[in-house]
Amino acid sequence: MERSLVIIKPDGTARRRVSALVLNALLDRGYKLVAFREMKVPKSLAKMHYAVHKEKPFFPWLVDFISSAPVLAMVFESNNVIQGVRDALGATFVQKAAPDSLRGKYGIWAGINIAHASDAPETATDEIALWISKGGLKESS
Ligand code: 3AN
Repeated sequence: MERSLVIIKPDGTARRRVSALVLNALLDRGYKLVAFREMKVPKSLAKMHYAVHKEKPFFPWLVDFISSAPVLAMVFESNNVIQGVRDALGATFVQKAAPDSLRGKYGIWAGINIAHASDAPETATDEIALWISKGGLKESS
């Protein structure tokens, strides 16, 4: 059984209907929601979450953007949930996302792409541990 950290970012949460459509699409795929928190992301957590990108020119923007308004932080569980969520979202860059994917339909532009989703089992494990320890995310019992 696999787990994925999914974060609906401020461009999703600012449009409540988009958050609802993303959540609905993931639940409709049969994924189990095992943790959920609506929260403002402290810059310290944003920097740790995006640490892999810290040398990239867009790193300061990434940190500022995810910290700019409340997000929905979630953990989904299912077989192959990591790839499944990424398939549902579509390509990272909105302009490259398939028209019937969530980013293709509701993404705004480039990396303003509605949601973060874990990209591999090892990163998912690390991300979930980080958001539990520093983000107050709690597994439902
Ligand atoms: P993904 O979230 O699809 O795994 P990553 O991990 O490569 O994509 O990038 C993390 C986030 O950084 C993306 N979700 C996107 O918002 C942003 N991003 C990635 N590449 C760029 C770029 N060249 N310019 C601006 N933002 C970017």
